[in-house]
Amino acid sequence: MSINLRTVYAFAREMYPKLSTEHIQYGTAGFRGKAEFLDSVMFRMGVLATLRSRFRSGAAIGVMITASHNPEPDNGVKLVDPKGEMLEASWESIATDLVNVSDQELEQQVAKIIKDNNIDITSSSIVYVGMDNRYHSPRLLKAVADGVIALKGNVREYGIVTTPMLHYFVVSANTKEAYGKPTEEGYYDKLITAFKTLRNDQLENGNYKNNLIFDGANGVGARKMLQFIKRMQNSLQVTVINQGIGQGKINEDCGADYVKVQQRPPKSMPEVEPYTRCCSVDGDADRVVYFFSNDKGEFQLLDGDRIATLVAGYLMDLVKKCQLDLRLGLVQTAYANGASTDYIVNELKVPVSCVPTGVKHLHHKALEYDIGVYFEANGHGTVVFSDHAKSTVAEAAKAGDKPDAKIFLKIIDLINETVGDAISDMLLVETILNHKGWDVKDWISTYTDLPNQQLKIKVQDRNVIATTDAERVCVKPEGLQIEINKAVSNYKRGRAFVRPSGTEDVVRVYAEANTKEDTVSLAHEIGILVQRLAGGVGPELVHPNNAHL
Ligand code: G16
Repeated sequence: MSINLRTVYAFAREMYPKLSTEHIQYGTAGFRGKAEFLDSVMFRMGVLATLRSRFRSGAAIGVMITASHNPEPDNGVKLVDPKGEMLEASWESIATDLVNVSDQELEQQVAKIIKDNNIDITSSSIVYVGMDNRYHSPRLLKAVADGVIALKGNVREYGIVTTPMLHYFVVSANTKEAYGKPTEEGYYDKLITAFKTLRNDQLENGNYKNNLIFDGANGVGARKMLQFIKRMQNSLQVTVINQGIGQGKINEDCGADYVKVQQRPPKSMPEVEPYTRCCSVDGDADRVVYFFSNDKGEFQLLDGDRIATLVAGYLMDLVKKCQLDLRLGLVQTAYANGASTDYIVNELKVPVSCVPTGVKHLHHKALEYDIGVYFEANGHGTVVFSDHAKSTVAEAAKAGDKPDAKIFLKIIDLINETVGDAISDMLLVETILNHKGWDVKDWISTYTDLPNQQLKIKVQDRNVIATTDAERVCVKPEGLQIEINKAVSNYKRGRAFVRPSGTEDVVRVYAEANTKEDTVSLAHEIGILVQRLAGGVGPELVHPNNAHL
């Protein structure tokens, strides 16, 4: 096979010219922005994925076209490495350089990547591509596929799939199906078989009832959940709202991000009985949060921290019951509610670490344990098991004298270990609640969340903010952290931090304190500080209590 790098330039010039000279930054989960500016980025990511596949001896590499929780006009790209992880950190800068060079420099830049990484450009390669259901995704998928074709690589298109499904396809293909079959049916089959076995015909137990409201965020998760329902028969009764087929925009007034940040149910929420279990996923179904309303009609959230503590507590019990010598650890970010961290340390007695935002960071930290449970408060997370943990559990199950080991083995099967998977996580939560005989009241009573609030502040350039210590301390602009400390010191159990978002053009503010009123005031104070010291744009933030003035 002979490959002429000139073809890459020719494609770029004729079909995917770079329209803007503005620097494009690799964010928390890849490149993201307004869809109309992404064609050249997608074409170049098709090129990059092909090079990466050749670099990794022909292993499948995934390219997912999605802007996940962002609004409908946005799109983006997430790259999946052979083991189903996010693209290795050292290649993030290679990707950044590739999307930022001019069309004229592109051929030379590709040649540089090949030389620097000693890539055999004639070797085999395969790129798996999937997309969410945004109307611009098919156009961007074609751009990725053309990037692969320009380097004479192979491409397999999966059409509309969730992000975790694409991660699953990649890892299944690369592990020669030991993980499952790299097809949509293979994915349903793996999760549903494990779920049904764990149900063991016991659909209800104690306070646990077998029905759930599922908010699909008008995204791809809704479509896939409908497929699950068809195949699960009655093992779980799910009502899907915000299905997004011909009505409603992706993530608009619904979905995991809306429910978590606004701390309210989706706008289209039907009337349901108090304490009805509900969950919301985001646009590409890699995060999930639970919620319900109590008998006073108050909204109650069970977010990623709640899922993490539920899962870690349950797995700890299994480890103990099976008398296995396995190290379990939990990974969180600065967004984790202080009360959840206290509960993990003091009640569960599980080691906990804090890393910067982004599942890529949590995933890597979690790999240090035999069983690594990681969840962001926004509902993004999963559990990873070391090979040692898997073989230990498998041996215990084979020995036959520990019935819990068989359950443990199926639990491992139910988990999509490659990345947060809203549907797999939801099935896991349902399994645990069922086994414990718990309803949402039982679940939420494990600890009391500190009131917390998030704000998004528009600034001229979010990169003027720099942080350290897992984003808990702001080192730039100078003086901001001192002011934050002063503000926080006035509030009982106060905590706050600021950080630039890696998926939206905003600075994020997080605050928590002992009471709701204090939390709202603290968040407002910090928001004003960001506006004043980090180049805020737009009118000064109004305190919610004065909003009517
Ligand atoms: C992505 C990442 C998450 C992160 C979120 C928000 O989620 O995968 O790990 O928490 O962005 O990041 P930021 O605060 O930097 O905007 P998703 O679901 O949008 O892909």
